[in-house]
Amino acid sequence: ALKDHVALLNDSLAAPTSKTVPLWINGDWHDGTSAAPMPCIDPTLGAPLVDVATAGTEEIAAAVKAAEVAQLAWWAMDGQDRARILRRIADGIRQHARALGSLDTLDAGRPIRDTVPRDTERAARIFEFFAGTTDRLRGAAVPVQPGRSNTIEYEPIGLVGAITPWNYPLTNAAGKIAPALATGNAVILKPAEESPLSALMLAWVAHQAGLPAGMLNVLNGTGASVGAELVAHPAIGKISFTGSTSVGRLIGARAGTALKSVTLELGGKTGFLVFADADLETAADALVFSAFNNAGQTCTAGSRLLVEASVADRFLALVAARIAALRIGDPLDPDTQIGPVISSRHLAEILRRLSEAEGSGLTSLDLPAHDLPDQGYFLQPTVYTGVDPANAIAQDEIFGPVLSVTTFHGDDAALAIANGTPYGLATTVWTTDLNRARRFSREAQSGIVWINTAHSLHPGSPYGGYKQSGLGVEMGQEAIQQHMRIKTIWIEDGKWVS
Ligand code: TXE
Repeated sequence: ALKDHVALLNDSLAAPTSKTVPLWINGDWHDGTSAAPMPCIDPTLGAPLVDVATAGTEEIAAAVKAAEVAQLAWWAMDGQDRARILRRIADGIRQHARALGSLDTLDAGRPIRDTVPRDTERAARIFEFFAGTTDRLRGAAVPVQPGRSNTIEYEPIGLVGAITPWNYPLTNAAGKIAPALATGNAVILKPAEESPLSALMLAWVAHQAGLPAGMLNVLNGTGASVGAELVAHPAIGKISFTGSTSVGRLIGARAGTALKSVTLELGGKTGFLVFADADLETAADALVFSAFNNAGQTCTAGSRLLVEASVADRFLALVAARIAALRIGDPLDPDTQIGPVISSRHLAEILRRLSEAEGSGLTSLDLPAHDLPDQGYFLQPTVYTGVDPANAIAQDEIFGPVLSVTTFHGDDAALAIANGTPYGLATTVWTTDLNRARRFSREAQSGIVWINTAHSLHPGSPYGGYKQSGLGVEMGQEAIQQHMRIKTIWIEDGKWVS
């Protein structure tokens, strides 16, 4: 099966002659001769999958030049023509869903039941949502002094540098490309080193759909080289980044120095609050999905369970039964719910966190061991109970199949614990008390609040974090403004008066 999928990749890349997967620049494959290729590792086998060309200074310059030329023509087009192309890209994603999704399963280890069609459909709908905005962009007129007119026009920033992580490669790329294109910008995308493949195919799909050459370029390489060069490049007016808080802070600082705008989508430590009056069965289903789906590698993962003391034992029994029933294994198997974590480095880091937690005296819930594959970066789910909210396991983003459990008495205590981390991406609350739901949605210090649901997403709904979880939002109408510049135009009707 693995061979079939690699063949699929080669087909989709129009069978490059060399074994190295090329770059995508100016509407074509490019070998990337000015920097050495890097290996792409299959986390399921812990073995090399393919070599990927990386961009050096020459390829970055070529992509910037192509993007600058293409962007002018793109913005000069009728918005309805841009919309039509974005809709065709959505159609192309659906047409190539199996190949696109399989690539994320191969290099990121994300289970195929999650990539096709869940991710591919979401990516298509992101393009459709933003297609619906591109012929509706509008300016405004300001009533200034008589005899003068003042209008506000929105213009594209020009070139957007998109830097994505490995946890949701396709949907993260779509979420950065679609709003940038819809607002008339060209994109240079640098995917994560671990998961470079689906973005290349997406660029090819977009080109087949009629996106002009140069409008979307995919440059693989490391964050420290290609990523940092995009952030520093004077021709790139905006950086849209998803990744760790530490790198986000660095990018924010550098972009600040260069005075370019940024959207930063960073880490999180979602509190998952369960009150005694909640539907415990449904809450347990949602928690196990929220904490363990994608092996816990989700910025909004419900990795901190805060449960009302009176129902804690009952709720944990429901959770334990669901964890025991999880199917962990080969992500290409359609029955698999949880695949490997992304890399040997990340696996080692999670294991270090687990031994630190045990060293700090934490006890873990007794769960039956899953039968894990011998190779690859697989982990047993771990649940720590009786966790002090100040413990590192309840404060830091672990990004693995690890859940911390803290019990609480009363709403005030629950709210204080929920808000008591440096992060502020999402808060999840399970209760049937309307007043409590209202209070928690008001007082949660997070960009997203989910009441009696978890991980609800829609391309029309803005997505972004408070505090150390980021800056700005992606998705929704709000993402439009973040990709445009404001120009005010004054016209004097008669004689100029100072
Ligand atoms: O992230 P990095 P990593 C968190 C999660 C995870 C941790 C580390 O806790 O365990 O971050 O993951 C590029 N200039 N999240 O190391 O390094 C890099 O090449 C420009 C949460 O993978 O932030 C990649 O494309 N770019 C997060 C991207 O940044 C740079 C998802 C992310 O890599 C760069 C991923 C630099 N100096 C990790 N250094 C979420 N919000 O969901 C790196 N990059």
